[in-house]
Amino acid sequence: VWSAVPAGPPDPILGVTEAFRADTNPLKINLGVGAYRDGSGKPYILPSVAAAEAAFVGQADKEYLPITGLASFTSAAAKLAYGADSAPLKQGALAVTQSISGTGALRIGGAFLARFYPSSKTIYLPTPSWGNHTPIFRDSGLDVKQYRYFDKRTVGLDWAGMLDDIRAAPKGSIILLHACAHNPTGVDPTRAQWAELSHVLKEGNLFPFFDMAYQGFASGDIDADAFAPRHFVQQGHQIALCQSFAKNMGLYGERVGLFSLTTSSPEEKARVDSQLKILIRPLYSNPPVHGARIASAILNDPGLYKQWEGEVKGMADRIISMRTALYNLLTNTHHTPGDWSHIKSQIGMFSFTGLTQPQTEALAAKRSVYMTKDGRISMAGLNEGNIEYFAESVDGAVKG
Ligand code: PLP
Ligand code: TYF
Repeated sequence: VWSAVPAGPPDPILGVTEAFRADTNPLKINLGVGAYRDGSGKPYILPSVAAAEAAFVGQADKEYLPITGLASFTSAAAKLAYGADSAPLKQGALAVTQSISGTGALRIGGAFLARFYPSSKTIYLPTPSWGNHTPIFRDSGLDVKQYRYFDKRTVGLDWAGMLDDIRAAPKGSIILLHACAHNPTGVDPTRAQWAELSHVLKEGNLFPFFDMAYQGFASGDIDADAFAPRHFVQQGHQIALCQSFAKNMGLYGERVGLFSLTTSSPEEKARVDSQLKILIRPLYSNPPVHGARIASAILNDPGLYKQWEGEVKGMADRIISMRTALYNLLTNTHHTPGDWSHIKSQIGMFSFTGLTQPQTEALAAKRSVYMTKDGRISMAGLNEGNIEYFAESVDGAVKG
């Protein structure tokens, strides 16, 4: 029956992990996938998560959640993103549903806009963007186009190109924005640039669709990292917002996320809610309960919340300290040719190193150092035990 099914390509990010697993070199390093590792290279179970989970394990029933998820979780998660004093929240005009992590939020959002957004079926993504964005939005029924974002020459933001392309988008188009800690580049607009983007999107009647997979992970401050979506809402935009608790709570495999849309009134919200349910019901009926209970316990208990904030900051700070250490090793210890200051200025989980594809291939083949072919490294994969070997390897690859 399936003789005509062609073999498809493997996921470019998860493929790196497969190659890493097959390598027997004891010095091997995996900087491919964006998953946090602690100072000894191990996955990190946040103590706040362990405490929240311990309090209900074996006691909570396994009944179905409602279609839009656990209400105590969705209301607290919305508050986390928008801020407690956000107008649409206070007015009861925010349509919200739990989602299968950030990916599921993007998919629900894409499908909702494909079905109901009246002005356009085209979403513009930054170049480059997270590799899964294009298939998610295509499969949702949207057309995918690009705006310029990253400038290879400066290893920074192509601000002029970004503005030109967004200004040139047809009126009403959907613009995907990474709220913070842009994946894969680690390059974010400044607050002044966000403010200008807000004006430019207003002028073009463009629809801001935020992907916020790293709230708290960028700066270590939950509120600071939510600046962009909050600013757009304050400026009167109606927005879509996707949240993930994979990174900031380390709940990767629990699939905890949120999708929300600001609406103009409680009455409009009720209509949007009803259509979100109609969209979700035939997809997966209702979301998983376990991780949502963990996140709900943390977000609703002041003591656990405070503890969690400290743990998020701890993860962000460890990543930032690895940026400084790597910069110092390349610049001061090895005198590696080139300017490496972008390693310190880039934000969040990743650094876009500027290493070329042949250099990344040589690093894997000769040094068992694995990263994606575009030269992206997950900073969280570095620690005091492996950073010197990594810097020495990069130095060797650059000097050839
Ligand atoms: N959006 C971006 C930019 C990401 O980097 C990721 C991956 O971590 C996601 C969304 C969704 O991840 P998840 O589905 O694990 O929450
Ligand atoms: O970019 C990353 O590494 C993270 C993790 O299919 C990830 O977003 C990678 C691939 C994937 C799901 C998550």
